Amino acid sequence: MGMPDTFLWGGATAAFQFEGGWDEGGRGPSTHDFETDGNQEHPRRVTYRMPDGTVGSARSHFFNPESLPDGAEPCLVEGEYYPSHKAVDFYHHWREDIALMAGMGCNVYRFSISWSRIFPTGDEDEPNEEGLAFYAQVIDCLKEHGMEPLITIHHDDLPVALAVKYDGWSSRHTIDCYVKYAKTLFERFGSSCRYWLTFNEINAVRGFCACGTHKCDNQTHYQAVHNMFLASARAVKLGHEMMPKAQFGAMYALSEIYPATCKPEDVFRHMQCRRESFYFTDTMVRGTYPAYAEDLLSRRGVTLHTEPGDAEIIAQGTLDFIAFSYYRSCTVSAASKFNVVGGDPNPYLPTTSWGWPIDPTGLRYCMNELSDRYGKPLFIVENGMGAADKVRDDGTIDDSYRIEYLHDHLKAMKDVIEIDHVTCLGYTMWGLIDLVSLSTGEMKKRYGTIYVDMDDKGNGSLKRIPKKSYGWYRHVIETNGACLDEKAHA
Ligand code: BGP
Repeated sequence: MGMPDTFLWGGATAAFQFEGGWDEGGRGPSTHDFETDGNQEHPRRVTYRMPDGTVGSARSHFFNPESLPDGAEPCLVEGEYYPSHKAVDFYHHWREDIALMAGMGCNVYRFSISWSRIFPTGDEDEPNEEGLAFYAQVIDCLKEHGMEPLITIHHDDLPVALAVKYDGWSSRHTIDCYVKYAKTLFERFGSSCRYWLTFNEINAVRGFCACGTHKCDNQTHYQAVHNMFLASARAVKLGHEMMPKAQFGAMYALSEIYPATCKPEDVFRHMQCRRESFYFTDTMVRGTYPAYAEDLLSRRGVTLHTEPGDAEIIAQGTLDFIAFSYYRSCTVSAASKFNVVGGDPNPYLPTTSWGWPIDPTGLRYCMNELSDRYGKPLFIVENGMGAADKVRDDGTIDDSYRIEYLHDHLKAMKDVIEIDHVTCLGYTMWGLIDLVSLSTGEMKKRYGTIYVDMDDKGNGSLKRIPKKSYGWYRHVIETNGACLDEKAHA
């Protein structure tokens, strides 16, 4: 058994990190538009104004966000830089960017739709036609290049009005707004788009983007997650009715965690931590909360409030495939403080310059684990290496380290498909074209095979320059992965 002929190869982006045009074409502001830049030392912050006019900011880092104080309203503060406003300006470069992706031979492009471009406050009855027209031309262009759109309906960026007025996903009203938004996308794009993701990294969305201005404690968080489960399930059910050929996934952040030692307490804690992630996949793939949910929630002091009919909704909107991001792995001991993609370092693994452990074997482990557990097709929708690439004097960019990272991960994926006989629909590398980092807000942390001339404060020509990895990835696609059996640089 080789790689399937139908395998989808491509790249992935998110609107608030890639698109820009934040106040153009009738778009409303989204939660990320109030998030400053940052770096490894200085975390990104959401800026706000208090009723007495004073301004402040709260840490927005998604592993460990701070709540906004009572009465705070997100606002823009002079002198701050907000990377999502321009991002790398796909809004004005989409034709060129799609042509570059097609030049690599990509046959899929995963992108997210900016909710507030379609419903500027989330609450309108009618969508913003200009916003729909923007994505319609993007989708047409993809089709002209023989590329399949893979649409993320919601990649973290809520219309800010929903965050402020209803505390985001804390409120069931946001579910109705989401379903109306999803229905609009299905009506307009359903005939040309087959693959859909209801949420991005649903197990990692926290803080302002999940709970709006509400205090983001465990109770609010898990209640918000329940509302996201309902929203996803309603969208999947509706999507299947409206588009019988469509396939739905939701996307999970997977950071394979190993027990730090074989000490029984460490191994037991590891099992409990794995359930933090499986809580999401178990519920959304099997259509019912797992038996361990009660223990998991009670250890966090959470009492889940549900309404009659919720269980049926979750049961009726299960997923067709499992999409996930995989960048790194971590370890867990009985003493660890664990957070979704955190955990402790692994002494056996090298790390990237941003301290993310590099572990291709962990990818093979995760994929087998997911396939064994659910028996559903998988889709790797994010993977890649953030690095500070440099343009050399002759204008070229040698990112051999990225080629090595990608080679080793893609080889692991190929082994999973060919040796372990796991079904995998495709692979969309994160970025493909450099974009703004989610966690740090930097441009310096680059993922693409195509360089974008822009610095951390948005200065630069925005010129796109293919890196060494561009030609390498093209060769991988051209040979449908066969060249991965050779060494990375051969
Ligand atoms: C995932 C997100 C992406 C992306 C990626 C890389 O968590 O879905 O939006 O940014 O991680 O992370 P970062 O940009 O922080 O390096």
